[in-house]
Amino acid sequence: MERTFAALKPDAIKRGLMGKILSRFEDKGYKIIAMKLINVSKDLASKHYAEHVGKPFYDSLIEYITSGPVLAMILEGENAILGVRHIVGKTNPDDADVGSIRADFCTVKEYNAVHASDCIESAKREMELWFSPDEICDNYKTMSEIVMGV
Ligand code: 3AN
Repeated sequence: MERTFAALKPDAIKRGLMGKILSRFEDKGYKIIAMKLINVSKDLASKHYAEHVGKPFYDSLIEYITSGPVLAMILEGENAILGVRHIVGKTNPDDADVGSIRADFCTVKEYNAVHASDCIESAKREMELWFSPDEICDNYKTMSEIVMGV
């Protein structure tokens, strides 16, 4: 079992895509164990995107992620880090596989609707950055877990 961090970015919220995008994660079978809708501060944004400091798109990236609410979440499931990245699709929607969120809902890489951690280290860092331990609700079983007697 793996945990990963994902966030629906301001363009997804403003376009009313929360339900559609969440249903893709739920339909796949990932368990949502933490979630919050937040206005991202400059401080949180710069920590989250620390690896992009100095890149030409950095300032606009910070401006964009702080431009409206973000729906942050932790998803749990088998190979969740890779699996969620696959559902989300490549950074540039033109390169993303048809059927992925970015291919199906987005047209430009600057507004690509979703963030998802790209490796174990990023997932750990981002989960700790965005959530405190008391915000994690891992004390419930999904219906499939109940039915399977897990
Ligand atoms: P991903 O979100 O696919 O992991 P990253 O981490 O390389 O992509 O980039 C973080 C975000 O920065 C992207 N989601 C995208 O919004 C933006 N970004 C990445 N590369 C570019 C670029 N060349 N031009 C403009 N924005 C970019």
